[in-house]
Amino acid sequence: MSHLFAPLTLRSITLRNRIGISPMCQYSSTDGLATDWHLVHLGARAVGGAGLIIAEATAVSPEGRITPGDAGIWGEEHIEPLSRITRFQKHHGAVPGIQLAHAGRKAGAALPWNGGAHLADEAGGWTPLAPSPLAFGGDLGRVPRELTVPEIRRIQGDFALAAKRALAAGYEWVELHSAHGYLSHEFLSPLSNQRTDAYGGSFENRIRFLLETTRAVRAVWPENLPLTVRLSCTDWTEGGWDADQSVELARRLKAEGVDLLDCSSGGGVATAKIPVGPGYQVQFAERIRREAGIATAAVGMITEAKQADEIIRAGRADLVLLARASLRDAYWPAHAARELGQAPTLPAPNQYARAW
Ligand code: 531
Repeated sequence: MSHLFAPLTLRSITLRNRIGISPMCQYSSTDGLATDWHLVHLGARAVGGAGLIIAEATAVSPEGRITPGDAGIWGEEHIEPLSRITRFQKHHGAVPGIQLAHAGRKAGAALPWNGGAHLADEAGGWTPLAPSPLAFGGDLGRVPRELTVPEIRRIQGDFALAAKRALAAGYEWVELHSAHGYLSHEFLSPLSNQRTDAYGGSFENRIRFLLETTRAVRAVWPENLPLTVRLSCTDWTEGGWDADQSVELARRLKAEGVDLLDCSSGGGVATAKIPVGPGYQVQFAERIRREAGIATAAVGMITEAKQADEIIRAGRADLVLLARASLRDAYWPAHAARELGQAPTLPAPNQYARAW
């Protein structure tokens, strides 16, 4: 039976264990470029023993950034600084992944530590783009401009170009961001998508943006490398996107060559009441894995080694993703190996071997 330190193989890629680092925005870029911060942050987590490290939501176009500090991959100039990071991560045994993203109606906001509200144009903001001209609400009150069909195609092409650049930068795992109230999730949910054309209305129409984007990326992303998708499996709101639709979407994505679904939730509705607690989203990874027959990652309030190990042993998910637990402790996987009596523990880098 598999456990937290059993390897996981998807296509030609083998993770040394079932611990992944969830994509986490660092808001530490200028013009989308990766910096020394990213090298140290992502590099430390490779040395700390994670099997997979997914780089933060990386915008496929400048207007797809949540904030002006977001990472981006819309130009050739983004490749080199990312290559430096992936080279280091691979050297230390981690598989480098990247989350490709477009923030939709949530784009153009201040950095979180500056309040996180939508910025006026004069303050460096811009008019966000979305399926429908409906503001998210609260501090993200700017009304987005409704995308035209040619603009939708353009964005789908941007995702494909971004995937090609990710490959050139050395990434071996791509995750398409279709969660947390950003563009692709906005198409999925009837609460944010009120279009009357082929991209809105029925379930078939609401999933069209993501399915076509997946197809465009799969066409340029090598056959031997994993392609994955993060979903918000429920809006936690009556009349919104929900787990039943997520299961059906998972089946369709699998047919398009998606290898794993990263099962998150929420972020699409400002007023949703979310029952946050330890492992509160694992139920979605478990259900999609069972009912759609696709590998899943569990994420959200997974903080303890035994808890993570139990999720894998019980077959509730194939992979666990750490977020805040990994920010608190870059060496979480190495510490978990010791706690779970894993022998031998993770390979230490030569420089640290006598202290491991
Ligand atoms: C936090 C968040 C998690 C789950 C639901 C809603 C919000 N994050 C999500 C991030 C941006 C910052 C806040 C992304 O997904 C890019």
